[in-house]
Amino acid sequence: MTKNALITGITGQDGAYIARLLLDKGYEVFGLHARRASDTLWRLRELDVLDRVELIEGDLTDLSSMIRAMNKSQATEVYNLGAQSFVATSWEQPILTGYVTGLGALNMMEAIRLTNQKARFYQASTSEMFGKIQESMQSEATPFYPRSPYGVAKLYAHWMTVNYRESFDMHCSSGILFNHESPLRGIEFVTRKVTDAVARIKQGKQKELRLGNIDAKRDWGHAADYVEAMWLMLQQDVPDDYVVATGRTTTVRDMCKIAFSHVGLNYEDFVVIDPKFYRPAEVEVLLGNPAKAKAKLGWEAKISLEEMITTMVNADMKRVAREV
Ligand code: NAP
Ligand code: F7E
Repeated sequence: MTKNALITGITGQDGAYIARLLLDKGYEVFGLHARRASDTLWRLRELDVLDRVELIEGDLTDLSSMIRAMNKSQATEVYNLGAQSFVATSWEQPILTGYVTGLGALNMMEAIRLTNQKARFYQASTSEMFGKIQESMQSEATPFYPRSPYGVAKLYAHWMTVNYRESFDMHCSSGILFNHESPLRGIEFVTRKVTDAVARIKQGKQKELRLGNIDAKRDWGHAADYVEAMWLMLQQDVPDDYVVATGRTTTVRDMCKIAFSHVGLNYEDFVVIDPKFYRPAEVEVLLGNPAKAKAKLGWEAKISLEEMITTMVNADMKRVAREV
């Protein structure tokens, strides 16, 4: 029997990758598509899945459209990936971030509860919930200390996921994913900002790259690997929370080195520190412990940071070359 899945945030980086993964596994895939004035479907086109998914118009802040999406899709698995996900913007739009990233998750769970309580739910939680880290390596047992309105909104959604699991016996799981990137990453995030700039500088279309705190450290993996972990969580008999990470942390500075040196450039000749990109409160370092995901899901990251960043640079070199 075909399985039906509903993905919120299908037009985002992870939404596109998990849509492809689920289609490859034979699912019928439905995606919530928030109406926008400009085109947001480029990622689904790049992965060649746009014609194979059914888009349902709706917004995470609108419970009635979520209920309609559940009824229309008849989904038995729901992946809640929709969010205002850019940390820096969450200080400029804290209330919107709370509505979409926090309450949006609750709307999705309420829609499930009102339509088909048996449907399985995945919540896209985040290492940003650890924020000002309370342990040098963060696991499912590490206390949370979010440092941005985004992190706080995600923590609300995380605890509501735990609460719905415990209150209503619903199959709700929370994946605490550390940073993951790909050639489909939004241009505002630091890895893609860097790989795009490397391509432009190499092709003579940009002179410098302005960045904020390049001493920040992140545990970076590849989105294509990480969506596998999401799917695995919903295949378990018992819902649970899992950290998904590589177990290696790297500075933004060293990530820049990898990206620039791939095209024979020295990052120090082009990177300019601009306080404009500093955040009101920074998450200095993140390092995840993926032991539980490995033991219980049999999951581990396959793609290295070097392979991912060089693939991203190669993709941006092609994109920039195509521009007129
Ligand atoms: P992304 O590329 O920013 O995608 C976010 C998605 O949410 C987009 O499809 C966006 O639609 C949609 N969206 C925004 N506001 C919405 C609304 N009001 N109603 C419905 N949909 C809305 O994010 P991502 O990197 O794929 O991440 C996926 C999820 O994982 C997010 O929840 C993110 O917070 C979380 N997460 C990401 C990472 C990471 O490193 N990538 C790590 C941990 C957790 P439009 O395209 O129309 O704007
Ligand atoms: O920043 C520093 C910045 O914006 C990474 C989201 O997917 O992962 C992401 O959040 C680091 C930070 O990602 C610039 O200060 C320096 O320390 O790429 P980012 P993020 O904030 O870690 C988590 C897990 C999520 O859940 C989020 O949704 O890089 N940094 N200079 C900069 N960052 C940006 N964006 N731009 C700069 O110029």
